[in-house]
Amino acid sequence: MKRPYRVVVAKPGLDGHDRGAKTITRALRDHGFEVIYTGLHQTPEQIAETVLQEDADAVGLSLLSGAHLTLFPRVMEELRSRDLGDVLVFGGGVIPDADARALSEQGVAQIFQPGASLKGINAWLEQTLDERED
Ligand code: B12
Repeated sequence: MKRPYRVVVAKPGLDGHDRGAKTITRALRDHGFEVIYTGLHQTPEQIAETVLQEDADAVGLSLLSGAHLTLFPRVMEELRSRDLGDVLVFGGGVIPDADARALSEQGVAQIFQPGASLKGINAWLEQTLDERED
């Protein structure tokens, strides 16, 4: 890793499925990222504000409630309105393939579905952020 990147892990929406977000937070931290976990029930505005305040390189959204097609784009909109459109947005959760493709067309860099390996997620994020450093 070229430098210890700062990553916000966020839980948009009203549901309480936080096991995935907590698992990812710990895995990224153990790999050497600086991780800020927002906790549950975050609005897109709150998430974008955290990204701004924490000067994050990337934001990972965890969503299992089914509201991903609404909330991912809303977070991206809030980021752009704060001039943070270059922050890497990725995420995971219960997101069907077709929806993952739709989100990728809207600029979400990668979606990791249930069963995704933590090693794979760490490797992907490190490589993707390293490539953006060049
Ligand atoms: C455990 C669980 C619960 C627990 C949650 C405990 C907790 N604190 O998290 C409890 C029992 C509380 C619960 C309740 C409910 N649940 Co529930 N739950 C599940 C279940 C069985 C597993 C989720 C889980 O924890 N997996 C383990 C973690 C580690 O995996 P994960 O989150 O998927 O994360 C992995 C990847 O997705 C990815 N990932 C996830 N987030 C992120 C983020 C980033 C940045 C990255 C890189 C990767 C990533 O990487 C992880 C590692 O592989 C799922 C079904 C399923 N198979 O997913 C249903 C499920 C999510 N639940 C569901 C529902 C409907 C509910 C309830 C509404 C049920 C009810 N009627 O009461 C309530 C809602 C309660 C509430 N207040 O929100 C539905 C959602 C339906 C939908 N999306 O359309 C599901 C899909 C079950 C189903 N098939 O219907 N649930």
